[in-house]
Amino acid sequence: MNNPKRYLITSALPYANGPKHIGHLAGAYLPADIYVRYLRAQQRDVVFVCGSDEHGAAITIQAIKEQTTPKAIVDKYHALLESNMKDLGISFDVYHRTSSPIHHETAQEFFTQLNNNGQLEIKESEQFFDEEAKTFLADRYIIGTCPICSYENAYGDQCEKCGTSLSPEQLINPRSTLSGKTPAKKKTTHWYLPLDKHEDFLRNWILEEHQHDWKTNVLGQCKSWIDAGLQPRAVTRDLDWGVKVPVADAEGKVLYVWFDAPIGYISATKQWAINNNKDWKPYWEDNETKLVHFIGKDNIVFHCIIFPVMLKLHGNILPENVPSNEFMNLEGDKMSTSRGWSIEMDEYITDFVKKVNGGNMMVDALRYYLTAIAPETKDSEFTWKGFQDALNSELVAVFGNFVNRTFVLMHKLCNGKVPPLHSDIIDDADKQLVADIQRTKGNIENNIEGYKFRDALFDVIDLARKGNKYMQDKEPWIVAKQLGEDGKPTPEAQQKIDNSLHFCLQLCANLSILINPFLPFTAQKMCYMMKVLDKMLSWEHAGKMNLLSVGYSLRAPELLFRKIEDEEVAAQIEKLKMKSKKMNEATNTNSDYTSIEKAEEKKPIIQFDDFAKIDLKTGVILSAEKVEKADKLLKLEVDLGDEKRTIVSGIALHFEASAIIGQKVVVVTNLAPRKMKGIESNGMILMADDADGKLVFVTSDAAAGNKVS
Ligand code: B3M
Ligand code: ZN
Repeated sequence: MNNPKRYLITSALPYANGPKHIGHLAGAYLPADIYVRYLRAQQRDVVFVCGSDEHGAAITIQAIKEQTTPKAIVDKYHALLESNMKDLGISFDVYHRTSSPIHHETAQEFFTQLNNNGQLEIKESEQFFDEEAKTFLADRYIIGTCPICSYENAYGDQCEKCGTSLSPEQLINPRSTLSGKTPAKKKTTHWYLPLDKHEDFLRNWILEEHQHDWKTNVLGQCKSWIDAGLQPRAVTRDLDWGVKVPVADAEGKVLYVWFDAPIGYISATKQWAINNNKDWKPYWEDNETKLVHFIGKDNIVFHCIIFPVMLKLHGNILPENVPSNEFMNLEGDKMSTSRGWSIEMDEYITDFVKKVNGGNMMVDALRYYLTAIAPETKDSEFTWKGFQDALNSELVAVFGNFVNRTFVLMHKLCNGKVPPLHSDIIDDADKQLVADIQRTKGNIENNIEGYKFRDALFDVIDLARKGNKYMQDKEPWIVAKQLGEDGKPTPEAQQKIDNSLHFCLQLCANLSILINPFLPFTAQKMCYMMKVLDKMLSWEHAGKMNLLSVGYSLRAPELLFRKIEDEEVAAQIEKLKMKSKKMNEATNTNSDYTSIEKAEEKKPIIQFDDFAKIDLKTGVILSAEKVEKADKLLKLEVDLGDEKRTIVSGIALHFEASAIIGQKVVVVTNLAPRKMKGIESNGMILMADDADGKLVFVTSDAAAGNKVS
């Protein structure tokens, strides 16, 4: 669509079931943000919507894990995700949530219209049922072996390993995530979207109309789906968390999360319209709207096949493009929050942004690297070393260096003012630089409009590199040594200096406009240095060579980026290893089922005051003997420095009494006395499980009687 009247840009709605990692950021949020910032700089009418996906088994299962309610889960993670996105400069016009009333109404209306128009089918079928938990098992409630890649913990709706979309019946060895048992089958009734009836439409719309403008990875997935033959797809579930099916006698049924979630784009637009006193309808109903969905590759089928069929039936516009990214791996392995092999957005913010030498500079640093390695056509890999190299040798050494040198020299050789341009001495190098700026602008436009954000970013960096080369060739600091009798550079020398710094400064102004969609905080800082308003960042100004007026005085250079030190890289790699080790120990295997079991042993959060009530001290076991008629108990004498205590401990099955004499221990000293087998116990010895499940002493090297805190 050339020159659309307006744009509606969406990013996949993240499940509010936990923190999201930087792979998600690189996949669906950052590219959309770059695109939107570019469109805004062009003064286009654009609305950028997103929000939390708050329904589905992803949420209810997390609630079981955290021993709380689904509502508490979505409230907690919605707030986290909203603030993370904001901190990372993702400039949504609205960040909504699918638990909101306006979303429930919108989704129900959508379903009702399709149902009333006879576009859904109702069918009774046998579905997996957990007799113990008394629930039907759809989607993530059931796991089993993936028939495609043999991954053992594939979900009932999708294998996270190979990305294949599944139905529970396809799983080999299905088992319930609630009880771990093999499920039974039970009859139930559901509404289906008959995708099979829309095969011709999809084939034509995707594989013909969009064969040249959609990405090959997206077309490939769509083609294999369509070629495999489309099946009716259930759009309701037997669950109590979600959007209620708006039909009488549909008690206990909700809309399938993948039916309601994309409608979340519409309800988010409605919310935006309410907030801004606008009309939402043209964005979803007018053919001159360009709708673009930014997603990760595991969401392709939903956005390219299912949702478009829903939109068509409901009378909405269809997406113009669905630029989906592949996955970003991390240090040689797949990124995964549950396995602890990830960098959560929140972690990055804590470790780099909210630190003394951090701030928004480090947001842009991350945006830079994630864009530079964006998995646009194939999976890519984040490494901390790569992050360091990209920052130090590109962002700092090329872009930051050019801007900094220009400002420093301008202050030194031109009195801190934009020097005049002496047109009679403009040479080929100057002309070449101007041509480069203009050509780069065009390249960036083509690349961004073709969703090639990496290439677009490289175009900007390359232009800065040309700036460095230009400056190096002109070497104004050497020219400045041609002194006249007054000890100042000769008039000819000064003219040369003026021209080269004039061009370098105009290039800086251009760079701020061109980098703005990618690194908005950097662009802002450059505006501050140049003492210009944000208005200058308007795209129409790119390519102009009169952005800074002659004689205008500019500020001193600010630090745009900082280098990443080797120690920081090492610390992050160590942290990653520790985190994944801890996660794997906690879950023992990678199975979801065990992770749920283990998580159930977790205790609720306590306040610091609760913890502060406990008195912990180091001690040494002086003597130990078995307690009669109690095979688990040992009676211990413990030295606590200024006193000796008798403590009865349930460790007799794990340790020989004689073997633990002299053992250093940590003792809870203010536990109320308790009688066991007639002996009063005055305290408790702290123990831990080791990796093999063996009991070990929690110990300290400090001498007996020291406080532990
Ligand atoms: N919440 C799945 C995901 O986060 C899903 C996307 C919904 S987009 C409408 O991958
Ligand atoms: Zn698989």
